[in-house]
Amino acid sequence: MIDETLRRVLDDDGRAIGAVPEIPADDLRALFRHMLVLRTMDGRMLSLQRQGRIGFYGLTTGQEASVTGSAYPLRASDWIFPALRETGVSMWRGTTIQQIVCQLIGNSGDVLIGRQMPMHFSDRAVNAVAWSSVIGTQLVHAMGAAWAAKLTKTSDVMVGYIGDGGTSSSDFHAALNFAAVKQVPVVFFCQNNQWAISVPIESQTVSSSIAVKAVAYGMPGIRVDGNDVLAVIAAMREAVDRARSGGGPTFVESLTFRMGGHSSSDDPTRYRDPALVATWEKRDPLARFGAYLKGAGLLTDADVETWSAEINDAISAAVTAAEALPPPGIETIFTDVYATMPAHLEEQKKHAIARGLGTTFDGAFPL
Ligand SMILES: Cc1ncc(C[n+]2csc(CCOP(=O)(O)OP(=O)(O)O)c2C)c(N)n1
Repeated sequence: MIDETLRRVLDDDGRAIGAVPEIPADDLRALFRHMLVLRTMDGRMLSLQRQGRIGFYGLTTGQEASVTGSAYPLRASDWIFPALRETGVSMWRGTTIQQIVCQLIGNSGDVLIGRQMPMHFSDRAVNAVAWSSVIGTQLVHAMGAAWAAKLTKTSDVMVGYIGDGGTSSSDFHAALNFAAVKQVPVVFFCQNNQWAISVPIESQTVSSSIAVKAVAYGMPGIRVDGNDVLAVIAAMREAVDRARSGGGPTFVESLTFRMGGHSSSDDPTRYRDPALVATWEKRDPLARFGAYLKGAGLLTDADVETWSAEINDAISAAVTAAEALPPPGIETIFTDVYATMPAHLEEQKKHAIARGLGTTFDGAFPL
């Protein structure tokens, strides 16, 4: 059996109630600032979506500690297999705000040159692997890459991300079983934000937790307060260290709450009680970590004000620069498939360029 007790370092008011993980002061401040970036991006990008300037957005609001805490213990050489709410992990690893805005627009500055849905970010430069909207697939990909890492004897760790809803997919079971059988260096990180669009966790599973499911596969399961960045870091460190030292996979359930809609296409007031949302507002991850840092003399209100202004300016500059870029050139739809392009595609490419065809998209995304 596993201990299903929720691991916490901070209480709801940001007072330390557990062992505080060792983290340099500058990093603690950087972690808070990153959480502020994610919160600010959500507000600004949702507003752009409402103005019709981007087609789709998926919010991280309420989950900033879970996202940022899961990223911190990783090395640059480790690989992430993200889903909808982990763009902030790539950003912690070096992806810029402008790269994200370009991806949301799908223009020529987009590292994915407009080939993915908005918010479906990945980039080789930060070892973030491409993903599909099909929930759960990231885990089998992470497990497979971890098996490759074991066979090739690298010391890299793979992290597969999933939501609570994704744990009902067959890929979840295949990945956990295989990872444990092969004892591969992978961490399965589940952001249990308690909603899969309009389906609450109670309708998703009747297990006593999601973490307990790890028992059946023969791997350690950890249940951590996902609104407590220090607790998430401690849990993730344990899991990553185990994977890197040959101890095999770990399943981490990070208990959090999706404060906004599933995406910019969703209206959560149609299916959930505002009183429940209000309860989780009191456990706000930024407020809790901010209070802790202020108490430790590591953060002031002036820092938060300065950082907010800087972040807003950076977002404004990124949006202006991104909106000035043209769509990807028509020639890009012919690249990256064949090492040597077949003659008939060469021919089509010539015609497309000669006719000046564009690749603009102004539709709406359904999910
Ligand atoms: C296999 C599959 N089934 C259904 C869907 C439709 N769908 C898109 S997102 C979503 C909910 C995902 O919820 P969860 O896994 O909890 O992650 P969250 O979005 O809350 O982070 C569903 C059912 C899908 N994309 N893939």
